[in-house]
Amino acid sequence: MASPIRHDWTRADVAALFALPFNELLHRAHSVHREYHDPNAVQVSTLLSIKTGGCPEDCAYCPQAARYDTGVQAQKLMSVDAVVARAQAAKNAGASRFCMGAAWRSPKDRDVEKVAEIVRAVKGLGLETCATLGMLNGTQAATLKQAGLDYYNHNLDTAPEFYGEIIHTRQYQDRLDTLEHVREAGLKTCCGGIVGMGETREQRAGLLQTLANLPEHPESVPINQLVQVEGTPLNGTEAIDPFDFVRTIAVARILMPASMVRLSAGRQQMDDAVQALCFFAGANSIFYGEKLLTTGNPDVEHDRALFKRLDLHPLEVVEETDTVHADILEAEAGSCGNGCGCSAAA
Ligand code: SAM
Ligand code: DTB
Ligand code: SF4
Repeated sequence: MASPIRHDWTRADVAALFALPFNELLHRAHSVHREYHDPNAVQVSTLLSIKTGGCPEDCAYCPQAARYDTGVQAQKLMSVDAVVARAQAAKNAGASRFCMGAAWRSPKDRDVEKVAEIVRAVKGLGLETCATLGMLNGTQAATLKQAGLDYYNHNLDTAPEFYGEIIHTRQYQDRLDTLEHVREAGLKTCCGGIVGMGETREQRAGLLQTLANLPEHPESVPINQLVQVEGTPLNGTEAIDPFDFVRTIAVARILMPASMVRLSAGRQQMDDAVQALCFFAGANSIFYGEKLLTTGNPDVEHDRALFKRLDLHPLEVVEETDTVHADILEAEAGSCGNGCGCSAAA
């Protein structure tokens, strides 16, 4: 029987998973992964910053906060045509999901109207859409849903008890409220956090416990490794041990078996071997393309080569939701013969 979808994880349950011997943890995580997913398929999405910098919030990790001198040039919301041109280019490169990020604390209603217009146009290209715009109220979430938005990304970022050391301009409860509005509007949820901000292992457990005990597991769970940016308060934080990062992916996979776990920010700073461990531990989604929002991502050629070396292929079709790039690798059609439904060569 497949591992059950649970929403009653205790902190002790989650801490016990983190404390397992590394090989034991990876074995368990990979076993759960295979119950719900093709172990050789990775979802690939494109990310674009549609409104950059100048943000009034004080998120200590973020290069887009106006109060930190990070060299990020503030740019107003892109026009519909400019976003559509980028989305079309992404589609031509094989993308089927397009994620749009805006450096807002919370959009004004007129911003939401403009983004809704953008969403309608991007959707019209036949792309799946995802947006991350900050806090939303119920009406704003409904407007975006009506425009055809598929996913909304809004992260918890860290454990409730560590949150106050990272962000002071909005509360943890504000984030939970936005997630509720997003769910109630019928949007799919993309929600995760950041590790490597100086949190303890216990606090990493707290983040994952909170995510897994939401009323519904987020369809996508981005696990970001802090990208340290000069000028932000977290620049210079002691880096997380790469194996602790892999543990975080593995525990996320065990707690939320059916979700897509995204190996999100931080891949450019990560060794290929560590990425390979993350894929084994249950990560099955990445951002593809040279840039995240304002910071770097591995270049396309590097990712193509990595997929080839690891015999990974882009996820073509998942349930009714998930997406992909076709250009990253011409996947070999065929069956691996293991009955797992994957298309790796036999
Ligand atoms: N402004 C909106 C908000 O904060 O909800 C949306 C954009 S914001 C940049 C999206 C997410 O990016 C943040 O919640 C955070 O998890 C992630 N992020 C931002 N800066 C990061 C960094 N330096 N390293 C890793 N993740 C980061
Ligand atoms: C998420 O969890 N990670 C992405 C996406 N959601 C929007 C953003 C990462 C941003 C990294 C810092 C930057 O490039 O500005
Ligand atoms: Fe603003 Fe979002 Fe960056 Fe926080 S994470 S400073 S809200 S852009």
